[in-house]
Amino acid sequence: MSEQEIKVPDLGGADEVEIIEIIASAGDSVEEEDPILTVESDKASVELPAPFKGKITRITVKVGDKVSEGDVVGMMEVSGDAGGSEEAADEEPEEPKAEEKSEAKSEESKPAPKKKSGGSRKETVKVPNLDGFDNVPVIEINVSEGDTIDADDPLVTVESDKATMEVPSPYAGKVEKILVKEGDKLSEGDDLLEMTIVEEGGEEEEAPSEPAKEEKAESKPAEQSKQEAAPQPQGSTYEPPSPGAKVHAGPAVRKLARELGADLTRVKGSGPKGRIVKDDVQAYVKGQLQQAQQGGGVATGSGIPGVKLPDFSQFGEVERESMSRMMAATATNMQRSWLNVPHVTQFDEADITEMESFRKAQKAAGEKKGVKMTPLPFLLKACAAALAELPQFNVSLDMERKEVVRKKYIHIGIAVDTPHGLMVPVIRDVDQKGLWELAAESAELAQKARDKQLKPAEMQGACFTITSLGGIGGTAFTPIVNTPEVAILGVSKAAMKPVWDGNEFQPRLMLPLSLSYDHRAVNGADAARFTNTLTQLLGDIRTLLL
Ligand code: CAO
Repeated sequence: MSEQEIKVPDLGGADEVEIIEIIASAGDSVEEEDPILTVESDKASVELPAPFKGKITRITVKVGDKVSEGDVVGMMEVSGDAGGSEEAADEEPEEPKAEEKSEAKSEESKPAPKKKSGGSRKETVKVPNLDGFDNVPVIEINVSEGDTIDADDPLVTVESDKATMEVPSPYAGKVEKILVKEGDKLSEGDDLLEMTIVEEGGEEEEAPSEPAKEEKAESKPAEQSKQEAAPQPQGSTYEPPSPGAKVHAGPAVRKLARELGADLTRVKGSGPKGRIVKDDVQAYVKGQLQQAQQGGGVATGSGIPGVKLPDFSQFGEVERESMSRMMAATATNMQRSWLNVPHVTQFDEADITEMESFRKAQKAAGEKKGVKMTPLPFLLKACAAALAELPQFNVSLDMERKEVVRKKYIHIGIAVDTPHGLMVPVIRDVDQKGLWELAAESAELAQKARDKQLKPAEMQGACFTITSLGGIGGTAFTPIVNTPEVAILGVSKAAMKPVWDGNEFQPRLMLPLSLSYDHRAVNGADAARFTNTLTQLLGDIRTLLL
């Protein structure tokens, strides 16, 4: 066992590079070549690998430090002979020397620039030397067919296991055809894309390329030629992360994000120049998981940007007050239902002329009983009958188990408007109760709701909900299904309308109905059948007895 220095290896010609991320810490056991830290030059971000297998004992640098080849960045314990000699230490890493790389680029891989005065020509851009790597996957295509680009504009981003590099365009011109796609593995000399290159003062025409090639190659200073084809820095320009934006992250972070399924364009970088580090990816994934759990596994807020509030005081005087618990709970439930349920609303009208004369005729009887007969008990009774006739409305969906839960009972919730918010007490076994019983029970539950006296059990177990705005007004509305129920009936204010009876218009009292339903559970034809059933039952309440 011996303690060895961890030194900065050859940096491909870069003099001084900045440490932008420390990946390993003291105490970590590492394999040879495991990344220890990430540095960024003005050309590329590169991970510095562990020179030996062993245990890190100390990291002696911090993020932001500038280091050069040979600088010590930490110490590690190395077992056995590995790294025990200076030679062994000096052998690592086996990065090609900067000079070697540059030569390779200029002589072998870089398509020699072509020049001719005037005209245009087609050119196939090839993959340049990739710092000695081959079979490097494309992780991003930075141009689209039809784009007009300048020389040095990034064409694609590739990622080796050591570095992320952008391949720059050797020419200015128009991208005609992209010959690679994300995930393709590229090596030096592979075809990348086809371009039309327009020479200054030139016209769109094909031109012989070979002589022109030589001419331009000769006319360019050697150093400039090298630079044109050299992979350029990833993230030398930083853009704030947003979907579709470029990502500023090193290979290890990209690998981690891929493993965790995190979209890096959505991750906010906390490193220098907004660079995304491992902690950012972990925090992002953790946040997403927490959000999903808080939503009870439903889609609440998932992927949906929140609403940013302006400073309202700039428009006038404002004051803030906390939401009541009930208001906050209602808001959550409404959003949950709205986001989870594909809603459709079916509208219809019931002729309640006869029903209303019958109801009014019960006034004296009601006074005796101390119960007021409103339209609501009739609606409850009609809905119970419709639910019995069309049981596909009396279900809940268990999407996790891909099951439909069919209910053999008919409990109906009634939405009650109270000073402290909307409450939905539930009337049990509506199908087994008479109109007076329903009138008394709904009045009692509505009063309890207004007095905040409802017990939790009195608000649970509904199969369906009625929300009546008939006493207030309106002609129609689109209620939100009270999930996990699959339908809700909205009732608006009845109005006298001229209705054609086949011979003449008759004044009839028409009651507007708005049936919202979960289109996963119920289809449109069934919804029309449901409102048909309701209009028939309410149009002739004797049928409620059948
Ligand atoms: N068309 C015309 N008149 C109607 C009517 C309708 N659809 N529904 C009720 N009315 C009449 C009643 O007959 C009564 O008139 P009279 O006093 O002349 O008889 C008057 O309107 C008031 O009725 P009500 O509201 O006291 O009784 P109800 O049984 O119809 O309703 C309840 C009870 C609890 C549903 C109701 O009080 C209520 O709170 N409604 C609001 C529900 C709500 O806010 N829904 C929205 C949910 S989504 O935000």
